Amino acid sequence: VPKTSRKIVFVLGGPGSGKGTQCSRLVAEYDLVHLSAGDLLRAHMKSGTADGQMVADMIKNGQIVPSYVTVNLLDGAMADSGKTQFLIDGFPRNEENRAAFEKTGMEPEFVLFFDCPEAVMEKRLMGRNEGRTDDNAETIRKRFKVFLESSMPIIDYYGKQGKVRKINADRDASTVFSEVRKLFEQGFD
Ligand code: UP5
Ligand code: MG
Repeated sequence: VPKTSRKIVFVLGGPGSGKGTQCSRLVAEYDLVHLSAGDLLRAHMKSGTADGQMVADMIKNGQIVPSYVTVNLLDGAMADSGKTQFLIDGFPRNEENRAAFEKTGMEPEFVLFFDCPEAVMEKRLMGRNEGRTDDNAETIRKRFKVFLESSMPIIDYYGKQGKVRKINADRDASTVFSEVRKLFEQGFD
């Protein structure tokens, strides 16, 4: 399948806004492949390469990994899946990421944006217990700052193109999902 005929939805929102949770629900109902950029990077950091160490250090500090790493991982995973419809969760996170992705010729159909107050996201992240090196008070503060300064402008960029479908993510996961489903049914083709 040529890259340009892939159907892509970007799933964006702050740390702990529920991107992964909602993507899991979506793949259970629709013919979609869920690719979490963060999960791909966490797997990559265990690869034992020089890149892997850089990724580990950047995640621990809440910094955004350069696109040459992330775009390669995403593109590889898309190709390996043999599928054509993707939820790309947690990418692009800054202007450099967005521009690099655009250069591949791929573009998102739309962006699902999970809007959630910081206090709610913080409580969720502090309550999660999966051993992530970035789920501690200090790194969470850095992640919030990077989200506001670098990632929100990307959501605004797609907003100006009329591509953003915004969801109030400060509700229980099932209520959020019923809205996500409605937004999906507004067309993905
Ligand atoms: N939860 C979820 N929904 C809930 C709800 N409605 N009500 C109550 N609780 C809810 O959820 C987080 C927690 O909240 C879970 O315990 C869940 O049960 C509960 P989750 O669905 O995991 O939220 P999500 O938005 O996916 O949170 P995550 O922590 O994964 O978001 P981040 O954006 O911070 O993490 P990501 O893995 O995308 O990135 C991590 C790091 O990788 C980045 O900081 C960066 O360093 C690096 N990165 C890059 O450099 N480039 C990339 O492209 C991607 C990542
Ligand atoms: Mg996630």
